[in-house]
Amino acid sequence: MLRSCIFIAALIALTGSVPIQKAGKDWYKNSLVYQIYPRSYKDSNGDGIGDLNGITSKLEHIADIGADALWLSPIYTSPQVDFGYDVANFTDVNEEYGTLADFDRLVAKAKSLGLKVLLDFELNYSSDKHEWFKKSIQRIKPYDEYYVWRDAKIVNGVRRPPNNWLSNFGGSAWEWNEVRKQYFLHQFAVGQPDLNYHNADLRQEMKDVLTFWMKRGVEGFRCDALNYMYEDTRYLDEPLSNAPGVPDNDYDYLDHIYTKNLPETYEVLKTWRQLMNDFSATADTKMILTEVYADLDLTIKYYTSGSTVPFNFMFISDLNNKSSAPDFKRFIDRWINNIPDDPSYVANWVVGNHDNHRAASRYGEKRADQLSILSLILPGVSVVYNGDEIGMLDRDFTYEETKDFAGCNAGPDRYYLKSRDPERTPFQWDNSTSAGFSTSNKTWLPVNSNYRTLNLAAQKTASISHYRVFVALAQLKKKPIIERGSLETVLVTEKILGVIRRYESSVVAVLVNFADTPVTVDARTWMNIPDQMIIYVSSVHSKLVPASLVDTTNITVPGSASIVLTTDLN
Ligand SMILES: *[C@@H]1O[C@H](CO)[C@@H](O)[C@H](O)[C@H]1NC(C)=O
Ligand SMILES: *[C@@H]1O[C@H](CO)[C@@H](O)[C@H](O)[C@H]1NC(C)=O
Ligand SMILES: *[C@@H]1O[C@H](CO)[C@@H](O)[C@H](O)[C@H]1NC(C)=O
Ligand SMILES: *[C@@H]1O[C@H](CO)[C@@H](O)[C@H](O)[C@H]1NC(C)=O
Ligand SMILES: *[C@@H]1O[C@H](CO)[C@@H](O)[C@H](O)[C@H]1NC(C)=O
Ligand SMILES: CC(=O)N[C@H]1CO[C@H](CO)[C@@H](O)[C@@H]1O
Repeated sequence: MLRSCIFIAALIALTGSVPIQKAGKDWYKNSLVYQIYPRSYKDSNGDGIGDLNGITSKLEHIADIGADALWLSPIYTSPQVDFGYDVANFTDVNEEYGTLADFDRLVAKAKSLGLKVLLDFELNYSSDKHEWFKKSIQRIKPYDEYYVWRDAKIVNGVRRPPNNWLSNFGGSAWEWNEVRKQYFLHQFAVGQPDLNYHNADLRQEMKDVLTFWMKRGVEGFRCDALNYMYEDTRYLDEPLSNAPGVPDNDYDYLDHIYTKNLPETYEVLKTWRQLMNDFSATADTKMILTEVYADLDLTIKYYTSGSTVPFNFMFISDLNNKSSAPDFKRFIDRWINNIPDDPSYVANWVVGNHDNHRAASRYGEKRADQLSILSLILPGVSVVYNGDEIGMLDRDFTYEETKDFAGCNAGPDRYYLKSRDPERTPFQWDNSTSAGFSTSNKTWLPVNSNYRTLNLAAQKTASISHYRVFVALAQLKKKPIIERGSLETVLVTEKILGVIRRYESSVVAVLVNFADTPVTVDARTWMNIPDQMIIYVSSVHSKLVPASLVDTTNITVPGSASIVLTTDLN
C-alpha cells in the first residue's frame, strides 16, 4: 500500500550533489564505466560527425551521471570501413575526430573532473591501409610475418582459399593478394587483415602501442574481440555447426574450434597486465576490459589472466524480454558464484553497447530502467552505453540508409538482422537541430525522430525521467551499502525478482515485476526486510512517487515495473 507521505530530507537526498569519484588501487571495484561511441556523441565542428572536442565539451554530463571512467570506442586513424575498428595507425587520432592535442585536452579535463579515460584496443587486426600491411605485401622484414599469409589450395587446377574459414561478416575469411601471390586471413572485413600474434616483433609493437597511450594519461583498455587473437596453425577446415536455416556463407554456418578461444590468448593478456602494472607501480589500478562472447568458463578465465572486467553479457546474450524472474535469478547467481575467490575480482554488468540493440528496445520501453537498476544495485562494475542513461531507443533503418557494412553485406533481406546502425544514432542532447548533436541537419547517421521529446534537456527538467532514475541510482551506488553490503537474490513470487543489499542496519531492496500486470506481495516476509520502507526510485512507467513510504507486507508492484526501496535516504 502506498502513502503519499513525502519526506523533505528524502527529496534533498534525491536532488543532492554528485559524490566525488574514488581513486586508489581499489577504485574499479564499485565503478561505473560509461561507453562513448565517438562518431555519435557530439559534433563540435558542424560536419555531422562526432569528435573529440565534442566529447570534451560534454564531460560534465559524464561526471554528473556519476561515472568513474569513460571508455572511448576507437578514435584511431582509420579508413572507417568498420567505423574505426579498422585501424590504419594505432598511435594517431582519426582526422575526422581531431588531433593528439585534442586528445590531450580531453584527458586533462577528464582528470580534473575525476574521470579516468579508457581506450578501445583493436588488437586483432589492422586496416589494410596500415603501413605494416603495405610492407607485408612487399615481404619487407620484419613486417612480412605481421599478418597471416597462406598459399592457395589448388583444386583441379583452380585456386582456392587455404581452408573453409568464414568471416564474421559473411563469406570466406581469406582474400587473395595478387602482389604477394598468397591469401591473407581476415576474420572480419576484407579491409581488416588479421595480425599474426605468433610473431614476436608484432607482439612487441602492440605493447609499444599500450605504452604510447599510457604516457598520454590513458588508464586502461578495452580489448576488442580478444578471443579471436590466435588461430590454430594447422589451418584445418572447421566443422559445420548444423545451425538450422543459416546460409553457407554466414559466419554461424561453422563451429569455430580453430579460430576462437585458443589458450595462447590468455598468455598474451598476462603480458599486457604485467606491462600496465609495471608502467606506474604507484598509480591507480589500470583497468582491462575484455570483450569475449563465449561460454561462462572461458569468459571467467580472463579474470585470472589479467582482465579487470571480463564483460558479463548476460543481459544481452542470455536474457531478454521473454526471460522470467527465475531466469534472471539463475544467471545473476551463476555469475556471482563463479567469480574466482579473491577480493581483487568483482562482478560486472553490461547494460548495452554499440554492437547490440539498445536496452530500452531489447526489453521494451516499460522496462527501459530495469537493467540500469539491476546493474547499479548489484555489486561490482556497471558498464553503460551512452544514451542508455536517458532510455534512448533504436531507430529503424531502411536498407538504403544502412551504413554498417555488417548490414550492407547481409543484403536487403537480412540486413536488419546484422546491422548495428539502429543503436548508433546520434546522442539526443536537446530538442534543437539534430538533437543538439550537431549544428548541421545532415548527420552521418540520421537522428532518431523521437528526439523532440526523448532528450537529455527534457529529462533533466522533468520530475520523473530515465535520467533522474539513473542519477539517483549512481548516487546510491557510491554509498557503503552498495559498495560493501551483502547480496541476496530471491524469488518473491514466480513473477517477482528480489535483490537485497544489507549493510549495518540499512537495507536496499529491489523488486522487479516480470508480469505486465500488477502483483501484490508480502515482500517483508519473503525478503526479510522492514515493514516500512521508502521508495528511493522506481522505473519511469511505474508512476510511483519517489520518497513515499510503503508497507512492505502488502506492496503492489505495477506491471513490468522495478522498484528500489531503502530504509533511509542518507
Ligand atoms: C602514426 O602516427 C604517428 C603520430 O603519433 C606518426 O609519428 C607515425 O609515423 C604514424 N605511423 C605510421 C605507420 O603511419
Ligand atoms: C521484446 O523483444 C523483441 C526482440 O528484441 C522486440 O521485438 C519486442 O518489441 C520486445 N517486446 C516489447 C514489449 O518491447
Ligand atoms: C537543413 O538546413 C538547410 C540549410 O540551413 C535548410 O535549407 C534545410 O531546409 C534544412 N533541412 C531540413 C530537413 O531541416
Ligand atoms: C525545447 O526544449 C526547451 C528546453 O528544454 C523547452 O523550453 C521547449 O519548450 C522545447 N520546445 C519544444 C517545441 O518542445
Ligand atoms: C493489500 O492491498 C490491497 C490493495 O493494494 C488491498 O485490497 C488488500 O486488502 C490488502 N491486503 C491486506 C491483507 O491488507
Ligand atoms: C577477429 C580477428 O581478426 N582476429 C584475429 C586476431 O589476430 C590473430 C592473429 O594471429 C588472427 O589470427 C585472428 O583471426
